[in-house]
Amino acid sequence: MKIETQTYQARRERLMQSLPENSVVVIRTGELSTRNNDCEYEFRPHSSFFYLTGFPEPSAYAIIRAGGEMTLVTLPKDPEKEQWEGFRFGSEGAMQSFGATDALDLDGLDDALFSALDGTTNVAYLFDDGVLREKVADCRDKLSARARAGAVAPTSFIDAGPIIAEMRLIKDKEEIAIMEAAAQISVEAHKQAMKSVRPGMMEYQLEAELNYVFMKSGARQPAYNNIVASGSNACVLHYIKNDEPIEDGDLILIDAGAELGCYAADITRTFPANGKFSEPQAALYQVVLDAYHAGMKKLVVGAPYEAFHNAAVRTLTEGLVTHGLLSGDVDLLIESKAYRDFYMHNTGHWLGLDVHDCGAYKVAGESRLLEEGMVLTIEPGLYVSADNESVDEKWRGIGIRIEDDVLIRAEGPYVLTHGLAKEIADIEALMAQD
Ligand SMILES: [Mn+2]
Repeated sequence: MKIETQTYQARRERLMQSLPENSVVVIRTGELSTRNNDCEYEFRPHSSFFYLTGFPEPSAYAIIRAGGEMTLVTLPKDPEKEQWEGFRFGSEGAMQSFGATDALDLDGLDDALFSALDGTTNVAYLFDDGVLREKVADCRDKLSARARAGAVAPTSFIDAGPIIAEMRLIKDKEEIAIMEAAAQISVEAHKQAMKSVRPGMMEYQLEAELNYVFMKSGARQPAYNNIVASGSNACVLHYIKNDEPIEDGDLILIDAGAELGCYAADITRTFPANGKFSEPQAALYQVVLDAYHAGMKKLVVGAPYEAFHNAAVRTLTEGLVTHGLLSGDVDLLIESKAYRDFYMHNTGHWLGLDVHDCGAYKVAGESRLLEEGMVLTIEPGLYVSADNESVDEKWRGIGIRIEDDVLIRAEGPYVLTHGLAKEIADIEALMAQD
């Protein structure tokens, strides 16, 4: 499953159309980074660079001009290095396989920038990329110093970040197909974890089941660090140590998603280590599940982004009152944010090339309205700290989150992560299978 070269070309064209006349975009991907001594982390391209080029190698730059024409600047072909480190596309491959109008080796970057920016009025780049900022500023200085020789320096600089973010926010058909594939690999991984857990296992042994399914399915990496949290570890929102024993009677919270073709899935499920929810576990779990369903109803075209969070918060607060963890008037408890002792995060985020994907949540100070093609997560939760003495003992140390990935469509929300149990009876039935 691969996005076509023409799709990248069309994205570049659209990007250029949203910029003023006589503009150039400069963007770069990441560098290899050292893990220790001569070992490197596996490379993963910069998301926006990849979105516009599809080019997978490190240390590359793209200079994009009107009509989406692109110069790709890449690591050079180097038979000796490639013998050790693997294939490189080089400049010829960049033109053949990625639709670059021209391509050159990295040592030609400064000259290529100089000629691309000479006489160009507007230069767009990512303002939060310090390396790029310096390159562009150096180039402008050089052009300005050569003015008497006829060079013309750019006069306006534009942050390409928000423009590309708006494009990435609305997913096209090819992206949605990859995201659903990533989602379904992740569904299988979660099923595998639910079926294989036994009290006495270590959290990392359960994590291994996830990674096994990811990798076996062609998703070589998770989209973010796997969270496998048993018992009160679930109350640490980004718990990634995953090195404690799983006890009988624990709930286990797994927040894990595969990355496929650089697209992320993001799923959380919470289930009992011994296959059966205790009464207090089931009571709070049902509250979170009700909040999930209440939020889902607001994931419709035209609804303000904040609506599903607000719906989830209301249901969670009502549940906390019903079970005596909070007391008082629900409206006042919401207004005073009393629920934040038990629910301290938002109910979702955009999802795409990045797990916390780009795109503004507010437009002109107002919550933005949902549109077809947006993908987001819905992830209500409740976390009762183990040392919270303001609640009955039976609730302490319970941490629950339920998370799915949702595509906004005219005909209603479409759950990309469909097919994974979340009702209590369904989870218990799945876990009872061998
Ligand atoms: Mn998430």
